[in-house]
Amino acid sequence: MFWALFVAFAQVMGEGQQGWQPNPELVKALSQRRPDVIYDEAKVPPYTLPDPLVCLDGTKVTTPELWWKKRRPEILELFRTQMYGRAPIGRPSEMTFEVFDLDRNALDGKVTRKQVRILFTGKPDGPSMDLLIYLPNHVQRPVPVFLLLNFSGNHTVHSDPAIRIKPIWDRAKGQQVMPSEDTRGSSPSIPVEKIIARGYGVATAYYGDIAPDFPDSFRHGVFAAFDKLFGEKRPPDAWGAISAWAWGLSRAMDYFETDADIDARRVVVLGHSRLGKTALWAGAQDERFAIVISNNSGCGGAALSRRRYGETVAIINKAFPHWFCENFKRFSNREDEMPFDQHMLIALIAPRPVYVASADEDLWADPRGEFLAAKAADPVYKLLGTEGLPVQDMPPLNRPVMGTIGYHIRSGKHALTEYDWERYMDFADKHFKRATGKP
Ligand code: GTR
Repeated sequence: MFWALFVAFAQVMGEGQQGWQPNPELVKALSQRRPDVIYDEAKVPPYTLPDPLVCLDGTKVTTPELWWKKRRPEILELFRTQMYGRAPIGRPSEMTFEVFDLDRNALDGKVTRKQVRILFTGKPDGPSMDLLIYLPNHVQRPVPVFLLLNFSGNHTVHSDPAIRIKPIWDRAKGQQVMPSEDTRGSSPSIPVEKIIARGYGVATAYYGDIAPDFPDSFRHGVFAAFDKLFGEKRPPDAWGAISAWAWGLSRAMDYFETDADIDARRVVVLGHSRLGKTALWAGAQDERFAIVISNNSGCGGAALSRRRYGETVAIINKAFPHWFCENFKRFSNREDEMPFDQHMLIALIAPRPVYVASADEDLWADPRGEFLAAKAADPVYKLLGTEGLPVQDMPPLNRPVMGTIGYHIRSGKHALTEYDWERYMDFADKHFKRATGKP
Protein backbone atom coordinates (compact mmCIF):
# COMPACT_ATOMS: atom_id res chain seq x y z
CA MET A 1 0.00 0.00 0.00
CA PHE A 2 2.67 2.41 1.09
CA TRP A 3 4.77 1.42 -1.89
CA ALA A 4 1.89 1.97 -4.35
CA LEU A 5 1.32 5.41 -2.88
CA PHE A 6 4.98 6.19 -3.16
CA VAL A 7 5.08 5.16 -6.83
CA ALA A 8 2.00 7.26 -7.58
CA PHE A 9 3.59 10.21 -5.78
CA ALA A 10 6.82 9.77 -7.72
CA GLN A 11 4.85 9.77 -10.99
CA VAL A 12 3.00 12.92 -10.05
CA MET A 13 6.24 14.61 -9.12
CA GLY A 14 7.62 13.68 -12.52
CA GLU A 15 11.11 12.92 -13.64
CA GLY A 16 13.84 14.74 -11.78
CA GLN A 17 11.48 16.38 -9.31
CA GLN A 18 12.37 14.35 -6.22
CA GLY A 19 14.90 15.13 -3.53
CA TRP A 20 15.52 18.74 -2.49
CA GLN A 21 12.53 21.06 -2.64
CA PRO A 22 12.66 24.84 -2.34
CA ASN A 23 11.19 26.46 0.73
CA PRO A 24 7.54 27.23 -0.23
CA GLU A 25 7.62 30.49 1.76
CA LEU A 26 10.59 31.68 -0.24
CA VAL A 27 8.93 30.65 -3.51
CA LYS A 28 5.87 32.63 -2.51
CA ALA A 29 7.80 35.72 -1.47
CA LEU A 30 9.97 35.76 -4.59
CA SER A 31 6.98 35.14 -6.88
CA GLN A 32 5.18 38.11 -5.32
CA ARG A 33 8.21 40.32 -5.75
CA ARG A 34 8.75 39.33 -9.39
CA PRO A 35 5.49 38.03 -10.91
CA ASP A 36 7.22 37.99 -14.32
CA VAL A 37 9.72 35.37 -13.12
CA ILE A 38 9.02 31.64 -12.68
CA TYR A 39 9.78 30.48 -9.15
CA ASP A 40 7.02 27.89 -8.91
CA GLU A 41 8.11 24.51 -10.29
CA ALA A 42 4.58 23.86 -11.57
CA LYS A 43 4.96 26.81 -13.98
CA VAL A 44 8.08 25.46 -15.69
CA PRO A 45 7.01 24.83 -19.31
CA PRO A 46 7.44 21.40 -20.85
CA TYR A 47 10.63 21.17 -22.87
CA THR A 48 12.82 18.69 -24.72
CA LEU A 49 16.57 18.93 -24.40
CA PRO A 50 18.75 18.43 -27.45
CA ASP A 51 20.48 15.06 -27.14
CA PRO A 52 24.19 15.58 -26.49
CA LEU A 53 24.80 12.27 -28.28
CA VAL A 54 22.96 13.07 -31.52
CA CYS A 55 24.77 15.22 -34.09
CA LEU A 56 23.09 18.10 -35.94
CA ASP A 57 22.83 15.83 -39.01
CA GLY A 58 21.11 13.11 -36.97
CA THR A 59 24.14 10.82 -36.57
CA LYS A 60 23.98 8.94 -33.27
CA VAL A 61 27.15 9.10 -31.23
CA THR A 62 27.78 5.54 -30.11
CA THR A 63 31.57 5.58 -29.70
CA PRO A 64 34.08 7.86 -27.96
CA GLU A 65 35.72 8.38 -31.38
CA LEU A 66 32.55 9.89 -32.81
CA TRP A 67 32.23 12.12 -29.76
CA TRP A 68 35.77 13.43 -30.08
CA LYS A 69 35.85 13.74 -33.88
CA LYS A 70 32.38 14.97 -34.66
CA ARG A 71 29.97 15.82 -31.87
CA ARG A 72 32.30 17.57 -29.41
CA PRO A 73 33.79 19.97 -32.02
CA GLU A 74 30.28 20.66 -33.27
CA ILE A 75 28.99 21.54 -29.77
CA LEU A 76 32.03 23.67 -29.03
CA GLU A 77 31.42 25.59 -32.22
CA LEU A 78 27.74 26.11 -31.31
CA PHE A 79 28.68 27.69 -27.98
CA ARG A 80 31.38 29.76 -29.68
CA THR A 81 29.19 31.14 -32.43
CA GLN A 82 25.78 31.25 -30.73
CA MET A 83 26.42 32.04 -27.08
CA TYR A 84 29.76 33.11 -25.59
CA GLY A 85 31.46 34.34 -28.76
CA ARG A 86 34.74 33.44 -30.34
CA ALA A 87 37.92 34.38 -28.48
CA PRO A 88 41.39 34.39 -30.03
CA ILE A 89 42.72 30.81 -29.86
CA GLY A 90 45.83 29.90 -27.92
CA ARG A 91 48.63 31.76 -26.24
CA PRO A 92 49.36 35.18 -27.78
CA SER A 93 52.87 35.05 -29.24
CA GLU A 94 53.81 38.43 -27.78
CA MET A 95 52.61 37.68 -24.21
CA THR A 96 55.19 37.87 -21.38
CA PHE A 97 55.25 37.13 -17.64
CA GLU A 98 56.87 39.31 -15.02
CA VAL A 99 57.27 37.75 -11.58
CA PHE A 100 57.36 40.94 -9.50
CA ASP A 101 57.06 39.35 -6.07
CA LEU A 102 58.43 36.11 -4.64
CA ASP A 103 58.41 35.42 -0.91
CA ARG A 104 59.10 31.86 0.19
CA ASN A 105 58.28 32.75 3.81
CA ALA A 106 54.94 34.48 3.54
CA LEU A 107 52.03 34.16 6.00
CA ASP A 108 54.11 33.06 9.03
CA GLY A 109 56.52 31.08 6.87
CA LYS A 110 53.91 28.49 5.88
CA VAL A 111 53.44 29.80 2.39
CA THR A 112 55.23 30.82 -0.77
CA ARG A 113 53.64 33.91 -2.27
CA LYS A 114 54.19 34.91 -5.86
CA GLN A 115 52.75 37.76 -7.83
CA VAL A 116 53.03 37.63 -11.56
CA ARG A 117 52.04 40.27 -14.08
CA ILE A 118 50.84 38.71 -17.31
CA LEU A 119 51.38 41.25 -20.07
CA PHE A 120 48.91 40.04 -22.67
CA THR A 121 50.54 41.97 -25.51
CA GLY A 122 54.02 42.02 -23.97
CA LYS A 123 53.67 45.81 -23.64
CA PRO A 124 53.72 47.41 -20.18
CA ASP A 125 51.10 49.96 -21.26
CA GLY A 126 48.84 47.25 -22.76
CA PRO A 127 46.30 45.17 -20.81
CA SER A 128 47.79 43.07 -18.04
CA MET A 129 46.55 40.68 -15.37
CA ASP A 130 48.14 40.32 -11.95
CA LEU A 131 48.11 36.77 -10.69
CA LEU A 132 48.35 36.35 -6.91
CA ILE A 133 49.59 32.87 -5.98
CA TYR A 134 49.87 31.20 -2.56
CA LEU A 135 51.55 27.78 -2.38
CA PRO A 136 51.91 25.53 0.69
CA ASN A 137 55.48 25.04 1.91
CA HIS A 138 54.80 21.76 3.72
CA VAL A 139 54.01 19.61 0.66
CA GLN A 140 56.14 18.30 -2.15
CA ARG A 141 56.40 20.45 -5.26
CA PRO A 142 54.96 20.75 -7.79
CA VAL A 143 51.61 21.38 -6.07
CA PRO A 144 48.05 21.24 -7.41
CA VAL A 145 46.36 24.64 -7.55
CA PHE A 146 42.86 26.11 -7.42
CA LEU A 147 42.47 28.96 -9.89
CA LEU A 148 39.69 31.53 -9.73
CA LEU A 149 38.98 35.08 -10.77
CA ASN A 150 37.87 37.57 -8.13
CA PHE A 151 35.39 40.46 -8.33
CA SER A 152 37.05 43.33 -6.52
CA GLY A 153 40.84 43.14 -6.83
CA ASN A 154 43.52 40.80 -5.48
CA HIS A 155 44.06 42.97 -2.42
CA THR A 156 40.47 42.30 -1.28
CA VAL A 157 40.84 38.53 -0.99
CA HIS A 158 43.31 38.62 1.93
CA SER A 159 44.70 41.20 4.36
CA ASP A 160 48.32 40.32 3.43
CA PRO A 161 49.90 43.81 3.13
CA ALA A 162 52.25 42.64 0.37
CA ILE A 163 49.46 42.19 -2.19
CA ARG A 164 49.96 44.84 -4.84
CA ILE A 165 47.03 47.19 -5.21
CA LYS A 166 46.13 47.95 -8.80
CA PRO A 167 43.34 50.14 -10.21
CA ILE A 168 39.91 48.55 -10.38
CA TRP A 169 36.90 49.50 -12.47
CA ASP A 170 34.23 51.78 -11.10
CA ARG A 171 31.34 50.22 -12.98
CA ALA A 172 28.99 53.16 -12.48
CA LYS A 173 31.51 55.68 -13.86
CA GLY A 174 33.03 53.34 -16.45
CA GLN A 175 36.50 54.38 -15.28
CA GLN A 176 39.41 52.89 -13.40
CA VAL A 177 40.02 54.04 -9.84
CA MET A 178 42.76 53.30 -7.33
CA PRO A 179 41.28 51.39 -4.38
CA SER A 180 42.08 52.59 -0.88
CA GLU A 181 44.30 50.70 1.58
CA ASP A 182 41.34 50.03 3.86
CA THR A 183 39.76 47.74 1.26
CA ARG A 184 42.47 45.12 1.86
CA GLY A 185 40.87 41.84 2.89
CA SER A 186 37.37 43.26 2.40
CA SER A 187 36.10 40.33 0.29
CA PRO A 188 37.42 37.20 1.99
CA SER A 189 35.82 34.52 -0.20
CA ILE A 190 39.08 32.56 -0.50
CA PRO A 191 40.03 30.78 2.76
CA VAL A 192 43.75 30.88 1.93
CA GLU A 193 45.00 29.35 5.21
CA LYS A 194 42.51 26.45 4.99
CA ILE A 195 43.45 25.72 1.39
CA ILE A 196 47.14 25.79 2.26
CA ALA A 197 46.57 23.49 5.28
CA ARG A 198 45.04 20.93 2.93
CA GLY A 199 48.08 20.98 0.71
CA TYR A 200 46.68 23.00 -2.19
CA GLY A 201 47.88 26.18 -3.76
CA VAL A 202 45.50 28.91 -4.80
CA ALA A 203 45.84 31.51 -7.53
CA THR A 204 43.55 34.42 -8.26
CA ALA A 205 43.29 37.44 -10.52
CA TYR A 206 40.89 40.37 -10.74
CA TYR A 207 38.42 39.80 -13.58
CA GLY A 208 38.47 43.49 -14.51
CA ASP A 209 42.16 43.15 -15.40
CA ILE A 210 40.95 41.22 -18.45
CA ALA A 211 37.86 43.22 -19.35
CA PRO A 212 35.55 45.49 -17.38
CA ASP A 213 32.06 44.34 -16.50
CA PHE A 214 29.78 46.94 -18.08
CA PRO A 215 27.99 47.26 -21.43
CA ASP A 216 30.71 49.45 -22.92
CA SER A 217 33.28 46.80 -22.02
CA PHE A 218 34.36 46.24 -25.64
CA ARG A 219 36.22 49.53 -25.80
CA HIS A 220 38.58 48.39 -23.05
CA GLY A 221 40.87 45.63 -21.80
CA VAL A 222 41.73 42.70 -24.02
CA PHE A 223 38.97 43.63 -26.48
CA ALA A 224 40.68 46.90 -27.36
CA ALA A 225 44.01 45.10 -27.66
CA PHE A 226 42.97 42.04 -29.67
CA ASP A 227 39.85 42.97 -31.65
CA LYS A 228 40.98 43.88 -35.12
CA LEU A 229 37.60 45.43 -35.74
CA PHE A 230 37.76 47.82 -32.81
CA GLY A 231 35.86 50.96 -33.71
CA GLU A 232 33.74 49.19 -36.32
CA LYS A 233 30.67 47.06 -35.78
CA ARG A 234 31.53 43.89 -33.92
CA PRO A 235 30.69 40.60 -35.69
CA PRO A 236 27.68 38.76 -34.20
CA ASP A 237 29.93 36.00 -32.89
CA ALA A 238 32.64 38.29 -31.44
CA TRP A 239 33.64 37.32 -27.90
CA GLY A 240 31.58 38.62 -25.04
CA ALA A 241 32.93 39.43 -21.57
CA ILE A 242 32.49 35.86 -20.25
CA SER A 243 34.57 34.60 -23.15
CA ALA A 244 37.22 37.22 -22.42
CA TRP A 245 37.39 36.29 -18.72
CA ALA A 246 37.62 32.60 -19.66
CA TRP A 247 40.43 33.47 -22.07
CA GLY A 248 42.23 35.17 -19.18
CA LEU A 249 42.00 31.96 -17.13
CA SER A 250 43.73 30.11 -19.96
CA ARG A 251 46.50 32.71 -19.92
CA ALA A 252 47.00 32.00 -16.20
CA MET A 253 47.34 28.35 -17.21
CA ASP A 254 49.97 29.37 -19.77
CA TYR A 255 51.93 30.85 -16.87
CA PHE A 256 51.49 27.76 -14.65
CA GLU A 257 53.08 25.67 -17.39
CA THR A 258 56.26 27.70 -16.93
CA ASP A 259 56.37 27.53 -13.09
CA ALA A 260 58.16 24.50 -11.64
CA ASP A 261 56.42 24.94 -8.24
CA ILE A 262 52.98 24.40 -9.79
CA ASP A 263 51.58 21.16 -11.16
CA ALA A 264 49.94 22.40 -14.35
CA ARG A 265 48.36 18.97 -14.86
CA ARG A 266 46.42 19.34 -11.61
CA VAL A 267 44.78 22.73 -11.88
CA VAL A 268 41.19 23.13 -10.68
CA VAL A 269 39.39 26.06 -12.28
CA LEU A 270 36.45 27.39 -10.33
CA GLY A 271 34.26 30.43 -10.16
CA HIS A 272 31.25 31.91 -8.43
CA SER A 273 28.16 33.23 -10.17
CA ARG A 274 29.09 35.08 -13.41
CA LEU A 275 32.59 33.83 -12.79
CA GLY A 276 31.14 30.32 -12.40
CA LYS A 277 29.72 30.67 -15.92
CA THR A 278 33.22 31.78 -16.87
CA ALA A 279 34.92 28.80 -15.21
CA LEU A 280 32.63 26.37 -17.06
CA TRP A 281 33.33 28.00 -20.41
CA ALA A 282 37.07 28.09 -19.69
CA GLY A 283 37.08 24.43 -18.68
CA ALA A 284 34.95 23.43 -21.67
CA GLN A 285 37.40 24.95 -24.13
CA ASP A 286 40.75 24.42 -22.46
CA GLU A 287 41.39 20.75 -21.76
CA ARG A 288 44.45 21.58 -19.66
CA PHE A 289 42.10 22.28 -16.73
CA ALA A 290 41.93 18.99 -14.81
CA ILE A 291 38.80 19.75 -12.78
CA VAL A 292 36.09 22.36 -13.34
CA ILE A 293 33.83 23.78 -10.63
CA SER A 294 30.74 25.92 -10.98
CA ASN A 295 29.54 27.67 -7.84
CA ASN A 296 25.97 29.04 -8.14
CA SER A 297 26.53 29.87 -11.82
CA GLY A 298 22.84 29.80 -12.80
CA CYS A 299 21.55 31.09 -16.13
CA GLY A 300 24.23 31.04 -18.82
CA GLY A 301 26.25 28.73 -16.58
CA ALA A 302 25.12 25.35 -15.27
CA ALA A 303 21.33 25.94 -15.29
CA LEU A 304 19.18 24.69 -18.17
CA SER A 305 17.90 27.69 -20.14
CA ARG A 306 14.80 25.84 -21.36
CA ARG A 307 13.34 25.68 -17.85
CA ARG A 308 13.04 29.50 -17.76
CA TYR A 309 13.07 29.22 -13.95
CA GLY A 310 14.53 32.26 -12.14
CA GLU A 311 16.82 34.27 -14.41
CA THR A 312 16.10 33.66 -18.11
CA VAL A 313 17.95 34.19 -21.38
CA ALA A 314 15.84 37.30 -22.07
CA ILE A 315 16.52 38.75 -18.61
CA ILE A 316 20.25 38.10 -18.71
CA ASN A 317 20.67 39.45 -22.26
CA LYS A 318 18.90 42.65 -21.25
CA ALA A 319 20.69 43.17 -17.94
CA PHE A 320 24.14 42.15 -19.15
CA PRO A 321 24.23 42.78 -22.91
CA HIS A 322 28.03 42.46 -22.94
CA TRP A 323 28.32 38.99 -21.35
CA PHE A 324 27.43 36.95 -24.45
CA CYS A 325 27.83 37.46 -28.18
CA GLU A 326 25.19 39.25 -30.26
CA ASN A 327 23.90 35.99 -31.74
CA PHE A 328 22.75 34.87 -28.29
CA LYS A 329 20.17 37.68 -28.17
CA ARG A 330 18.16 35.82 -30.83
CA PHE A 331 17.32 33.22 -28.20
CA SER A 332 15.68 35.62 -25.74
CA ASN A 333 12.22 34.06 -25.12
CA ARG A 334 13.04 31.47 -27.82
CA GLU A 335 14.91 28.93 -25.73
CA ASP A 336 13.36 25.98 -27.56
CA GLU A 337 15.07 27.07 -30.76
CA MET A 338 18.53 26.75 -29.23
CA PRO A 339 20.45 23.84 -30.81
CA PHE A 340 22.11 23.40 -27.42
CA ASP A 341 21.45 23.86 -23.71
CA GLN A 342 23.72 24.08 -20.72
CA HIS A 343 23.99 20.31 -20.15
CA MET A 344 26.03 20.31 -23.35
CA LEU A 345 28.43 22.88 -21.91
CA ILE A 346 29.02 20.52 -18.98
CA ALA A 347 29.38 17.59 -21.40
CA LEU A 348 32.24 19.41 -23.16
CA ILE A 349 34.26 19.00 -19.96
CA ALA A 350 33.94 15.18 -20.05
CA PRO A 351 35.67 12.95 -19.08
CA ARG A 352 37.35 15.44 -16.72
CA PRO A 353 35.69 15.77 -13.31
CA VAL A 354 33.17 18.59 -13.00
CA TYR A 355 31.34 19.81 -9.87
CA VAL A 356 28.15 21.85 -9.91
CA ALA A 357 27.01 23.51 -6.69
CA SER A 358 23.79 25.30 -5.83
CA ALA A 359 22.46 27.15 -2.79
CA ASP A 360 19.06 26.60 -1.20
CA GLU A 361 18.09 30.28 -1.15
CA ASP A 362 19.54 31.05 -4.57
CA LEU A 363 16.42 30.35 -6.60
CA TRP A 364 17.39 33.03 -9.13
CA ALA A 365 20.11 30.59 -10.28
CA ASP A 366 17.60 27.66 -10.53
CA PRO A 367 19.21 24.95 -8.37
CA ARG A 368 17.09 22.20 -9.93
CA GLY A 369 18.02 23.40 -13.41
CA GLU A 370 21.69 23.21 -12.39
CA PHE A 371 21.26 19.66 -11.11
CA LEU A 372 19.31 18.56 -14.19
CA ALA A 373 21.99 19.94 -16.52
CA ALA A 374 24.64 17.96 -14.65
CA LYS A 375 22.44 14.89 -14.92
CA ALA A 376 21.79 15.39 -18.63
CA ALA A 377 25.57 15.53 -19.23
CA ASP A 378 25.90 12.09 -17.64
CA PRO A 379 25.43 10.03 -20.86
CA VAL A 380 28.52 11.67 -22.33
CA TYR A 381 30.53 10.95 -19.18
CA LYS A 382 29.33 7.33 -19.32
CA LEU A 383 30.16 6.99 -23.02
CA LEU A 384 33.70 8.11 -22.20
CA GLY A 385 34.00 5.36 -19.59
CA THR A 386 33.60 7.33 -16.35
CA GLU A 387 31.24 6.96 -13.43
CA GLY A 388 29.35 10.14 -14.31
CA LEU A 389 26.75 11.35 -11.82
CA PRO A 390 26.01 8.61 -9.27
CA VAL A 391 22.42 9.71 -8.44
CA GLN A 392 19.15 10.08 -10.32
CA ASP A 393 17.49 12.70 -8.14
CA MET A 394 18.56 15.86 -6.39
CA PRO A 395 20.19 15.03 -3.09
CA PRO A 396 18.84 16.63 0.09
CA LEU A 397 20.46 19.77 1.53
CA ASN A 398 24.14 19.54 2.46
CA ARG A 399 24.54 15.97 1.17
CA PRO A 400 27.12 16.20 -1.61
CA VAL A 401 27.39 13.51 -4.25
CA MET A 402 30.75 12.93 -5.87
CA GLY A 403 31.20 10.80 -8.95
CA THR A 404 33.06 12.10 -11.98
CA ILE A 405 30.26 14.64 -11.87
CA GLY A 406 29.79 16.10 -8.40
CA TYR A 407 26.84 18.07 -7.08
CA HIS A 408 25.65 19.67 -3.87
CA ILE A 409 23.01 22.05 -2.70
CA ARG A 410 23.90 23.70 0.59
CA SER A 411 21.83 25.81 2.92
CA GLY A 412 22.14 29.55 2.59
CA LYS A 413 22.45 32.26 0.03
CA HIS A 414 24.17 32.97 -3.27
CA ALA A 415 27.83 32.95 -2.20
CA LEU A 416 31.09 31.01 -2.27
CA THR A 417 31.36 29.75 1.31
CA GLU A 418 33.81 27.68 3.32
CA TYR A 419 31.41 24.77 3.09
CA ASP A 420 31.69 24.96 -0.70
CA TRP A 421 35.49 25.18 -0.57
CA GLU A 422 35.71 22.15 1.71
CA ARG A 423 33.63 20.07 -0.68
CA TYR A 424 35.73 21.20 -3.65
CA MET A 425 38.87 20.13 -1.84
CA ASP A 426 37.26 16.77 -0.99
CA PHE A 427 36.44 16.39 -4.67
CA ALA A 428 39.99 17.29 -5.74
CA ASP A 429 41.41 14.85 -3.13
CA LYS A 430 39.24 12.12 -4.61
CA HIS A 431 40.20 12.77 -8.21
CA PHE A 432 43.83 13.62 -7.65
CA LYS A 433 44.02 10.53 -5.38
CA ARG A 434 45.61 12.54 -2.62
CA ALA A 435 45.88 11.23 0.89
CA THR A 436 47.23 14.54 2.23
CA GLY A 437 43.60 15.65 2.39
CA LYS A 438 42.17 17.02 5.57
CA PRO A 439 44.45 18.28 8.32
C1 GTR B 1 23.28 38.49 -11.15
C2 GTR B 1 23.06 37.79 -12.45
C3 GTR B 1 23.44 36.37 -12.35
C4 GTR B 1 24.73 36.14 -11.60
C5 GTR B 1 25.05 37.19 -10.56
C6 GTR B 1 26.50 37.36 -10.16
O1 GTR B 1 22.87 39.80 -11.15
O2 GTR B 1 21.70 37.92 -12.76
O3 GTR B 1 23.47 35.79 -13.63
O4 GTR B 1 25.79 35.97 -12.46
O5 GTR B 1 24.65 38.45 -10.92
O6 GTR B 1 27.42 37.21 -10.96
O7 GTR B 1 26.71 37.70 -9.00
